[in-house]
Amino acid sequence: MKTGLLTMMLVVTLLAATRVGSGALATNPLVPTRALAVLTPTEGNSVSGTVSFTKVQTGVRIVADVTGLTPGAHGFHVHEFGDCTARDASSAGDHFNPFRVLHGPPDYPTSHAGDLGNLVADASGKAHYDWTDPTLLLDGPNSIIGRAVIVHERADDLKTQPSGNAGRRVACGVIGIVGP
Ligand SMILES: [Cu+2]
Repeated sequence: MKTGLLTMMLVVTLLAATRVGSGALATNPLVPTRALAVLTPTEGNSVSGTVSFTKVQTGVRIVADVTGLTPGAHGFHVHEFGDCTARDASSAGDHFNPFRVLHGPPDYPTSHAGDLGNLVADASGKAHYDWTDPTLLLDGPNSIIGRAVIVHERADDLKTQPSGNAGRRVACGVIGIVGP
């Protein structure tokens, strides 16, 4: 009897905790779960597109559709400042790297938080990218909201420091919060 009562109390407590936990995440508008960057071309380029960020169970899913590229691979990163005003997008600063680690591929545990690898464009200059990053954050002090996405003219070799030798910046977009 006593055990039964204790079990019931435990179940009720667990149910209440689960409810508060998920409810708080789903309804708190101060905790963003989606973000978007609209890419616009830098001077002399015609690269444009969208990059969406969605919080999922295993991290942040990033889906990009970009046009106007030369065929092949193009470095793709989150840079530290949400400022695309410079003609060459140099105003976006360096790679977003809150933990001061070395540049590398996105699936390498110690690479820059902003390392997203490469976009790969087909013969018509279109690239589709879909990857879930386990370390990117949409909230807290290391959030990517308010920073910028940059597409580069060349491939990121995923090893040259500090930015993969990817060359000039061909498109830039500021990352903003999207409503639920
Ligand atoms: Cu970059």
